[in-house]
Amino acid sequence: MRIDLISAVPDLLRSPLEHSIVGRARESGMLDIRIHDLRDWAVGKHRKVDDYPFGGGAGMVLKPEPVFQCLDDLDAEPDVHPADEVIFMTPDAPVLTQSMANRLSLNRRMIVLAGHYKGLDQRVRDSRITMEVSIGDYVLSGGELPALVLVDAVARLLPGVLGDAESALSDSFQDGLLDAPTWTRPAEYRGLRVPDVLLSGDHERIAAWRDGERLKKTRERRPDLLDRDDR
Ligand code: 6GU
Repeated sequence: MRIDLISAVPDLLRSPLEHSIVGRARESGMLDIRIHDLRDWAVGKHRKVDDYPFGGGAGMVLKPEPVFQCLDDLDAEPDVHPADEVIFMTPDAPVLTQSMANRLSLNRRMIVLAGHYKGLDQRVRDSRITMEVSIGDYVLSGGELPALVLVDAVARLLPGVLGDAESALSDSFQDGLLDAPTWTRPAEYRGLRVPDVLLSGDHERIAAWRDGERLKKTRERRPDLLDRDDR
């Protein structure tokens, strides 16, 4: 998969994408991430990418010209698959879910735009953005951290990125329930014991016990997940 990330603060994006699972996916060639500095497409002698909102109000708005021009230039790159989605990260959008990440992981190429200002000129949103994504009901100072969240959620689903041991299929949310609790050695520490069933070697009993724990935890912590139909 190829992902083009566009931001006016591209340094915020670099380091988190160089390590761990995403870093390894890039090194192995399964994931091709390109980071673009929106300022390279800034306009006028002051190299502006943002401006005051028409009609007044707080905060700045990303100007249309740099974003249109940047997207045009990305479109004009020869011999690359056209973007399947052009995604704008913004809090006034549907919230990212595991099923959304699953669907996005099937794409060949995505462009992700992170705004670091109050907003983005609506003309860009209307004519060039194909999908808008929030990562939750709270406000962050920019779309860069959300873009990293989206990339991580998608990258770990790409074939060959996770080993069997870390398999994405056993995650919380992959089937709509939270994960069961986990323990590792030693079996007793400071008088605290691991549940006997996990030491029993009876894999059927362990699986049934874990299912029960998952249901119990989901009921306690996220009852909203139990009556959702968007899995
Ligand atoms: Cl995508 N952007 C910003 N600025 N804040 C957020 C968000 C996105 N998702 C949740 N909060």
